[in-house]
Parts: sequence; C-alpha cells; structure tokens
Amino acid sequence: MKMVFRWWPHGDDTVTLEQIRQIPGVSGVATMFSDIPAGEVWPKETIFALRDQVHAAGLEMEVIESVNIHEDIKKGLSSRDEYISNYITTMKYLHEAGVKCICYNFMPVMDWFRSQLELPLEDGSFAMAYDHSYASGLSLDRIITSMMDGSPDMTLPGWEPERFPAMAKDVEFYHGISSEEYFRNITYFLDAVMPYAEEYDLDFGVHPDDPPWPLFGLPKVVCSAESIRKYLALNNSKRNGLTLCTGSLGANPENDIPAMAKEFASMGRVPFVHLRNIKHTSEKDFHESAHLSTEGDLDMYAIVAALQENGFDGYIRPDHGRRIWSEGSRPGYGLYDRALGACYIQGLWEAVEKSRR
Ligand code: DNO
Repeated sequence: MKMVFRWWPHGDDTVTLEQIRQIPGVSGVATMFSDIPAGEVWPKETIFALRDQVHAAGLEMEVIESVNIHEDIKKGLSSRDEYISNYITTMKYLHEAGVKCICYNFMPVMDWFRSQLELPLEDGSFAMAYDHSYASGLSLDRIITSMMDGSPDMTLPGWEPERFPAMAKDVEFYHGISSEEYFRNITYFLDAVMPYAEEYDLDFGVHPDDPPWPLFGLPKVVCSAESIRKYLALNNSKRNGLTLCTGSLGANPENDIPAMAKEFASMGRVPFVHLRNIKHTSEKDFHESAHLSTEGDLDMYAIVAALQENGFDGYIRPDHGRRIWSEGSRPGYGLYDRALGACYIQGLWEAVEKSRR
C-alpha cells in the first residue's frame, strides 16, 4: 500500500508539497492539471515539469486524479474518436513520466455534488453535507451557485467554470438517452483505451457516482456492488478497475463497503482507494465526518482489514476532511483534517498487519 495525498499544482491549492512531505508515511501526490480542459492532450513538457517539481520535493507522482473524459465521449458523438485519441496520447506521456494509476469518472455532466459546503458541526469544525430533498428540488443555475458559494477563490474538482455554460444543455441531452446507450458509450471508450492501459502499464480506477443515486434526471453508472460488477465486465482487462471511494458508496446505507472491498480487491480490480467517513442524519441525508470509525457510520477498521486480507496493493488517499483549526482551503481539501486521516488510516493498516502475523 502506498499513501498519497491529493494536491493541485500551479498555485491552485493552499497546501504545499513541502507540507505534504512532512505528513508521516505519505509517499506521493494524486494530482492533475485543472487548467487543461477535458479532451485536450496534456503537453509532455508540462507533465515532466510537474513530475520534476514533485520529485524535487521528495514525493512521487504515480497517481493522476483525474484525466477527465470529454462530454462528447460520454454522449457518444462522432467527435469522440479525436478526444479518445488525445486521451491515449496523454496516457503515453503520463506513462513516460512514471505514472501508474489514473482515476477518472464517467458521471454525466457533473462530478460529485453537495448541498452545503460548510455545515457547522458541534465541535466547532465544518463539513460538507448533502440534503436530498433540497438537492432534488434545485434548478441547474442554483446547483452551480450552491457549489460555488462556499468556494469563492478556487475551482472545485469537476466543477471547472468553463463547463458551466454547456451544463444545462448537457443535462437536457442525457434526459433523451437510455442507460443502455450510455453504457454502450462507456464500453466504446474502454475498448479503445484498455489496450493502451496495458501497453503503458496504467491502472484505471473509475470513481463512483457521488451521491450514489439518481439526481437531476442523469444516468447513474457506479453506485452499488451490482453496478460495479457490470462496469468491470464491460471490459475484462485487469486495468479496468475501481477507485473504491468509501464516502461516495457509503452514502447509501445498503452498500456494504467491507464486502465490496473484499470482492473487488480479491479480483485485483482496486488500484486506488479514497478513504473517508460519513454520518447519516436520515437515509439519504448525511454530512462528511472525521475519518475515525467512531465519528461516522462506516467501520474503517473493517474496510482496511478487508483490503489488506484480499491482497490490495494499490494507492490509498485520505479523502475530504472537515475544515478545522480555522484553515482556509478548497472545500474538503485542507491540510489538517486530511493529515489526521492519513495517520489514522496508517495506524489501522499497521494494526491489521500486525494482528495477522
Ligand atoms: C471529489 C473527488 C472527485 C474525483 C473524481 C474522479 O472530491 O473524489 O472529484 O476526483 O470523480 O474523476
């Protein structure tokens, strides 16, 4: 297992590489270029310059989160071939720079969604929250402003402002296509890309839908054990894997996360894990919590044990943290609470390892 930490380059993060280097046990970053629009080739020199910067700070750059998929690929338009070809060129350059794992998602139009970015908790910290009746009643304009309100200075991952003008039209487009057709578009992409993932030694981890149920009338892709099985079977390459995001999948109390960790890790199809905890306030309402099992509804020990006992040998990163100690940062991506999470997860990992001897 390698512990990594999500980080944005080019001044788009309040956290520095030097700070990340001082978190015990963290070997590298999961990073991306948020300033390059989806569909464009990532220039080789830009990738290499970033790799050198990360290495100079004493860290590795083996995980990319994310190389985003252009909407035309998701929609299955004829222009997709060019975007897929660009994607493959980016994969080649990433491989040449030593990257081993690509996290991506196939959520139509938008990435993860929260109804509140700064819910005050009893202990004086702030966490991101989701209220289902509020979210399901939102208009698209309101969706965008609600995600932007709490993040005035930085783009939220998956919510890059240049995408906003097309969002309303895109949502409408998906209302007109069936889930079968959407899955055919995914298969087309995977069939084109997986042979290169093998050639370039790159593990792909699709990120689950967050929240893991239908919202805004958009097709849902990866939200339950059954849908993960379906996704992995779309292309049988071992490189076609899952980013096991415990907080995304765990938002549905019916999802048994330790069982999922066991099933998919034992298949060798989990290259990357996002570990975080959440606390339900009702079946579909929740807020994010500190990583500890005692702070949320997920049994983090059971998840770590299931991963380790089933041969997981990939990357783990602490996922969203709360805002604590008055830190200003990207929502969910401050230094402090994620650093506490990284240490806690490593404590669990060591405990499981020693108890198995
Ligand atoms: C949210 C993240 C996601 C994730 C993408 C992967 O904080 O976990 O934005 O990076 O879905 O493509």
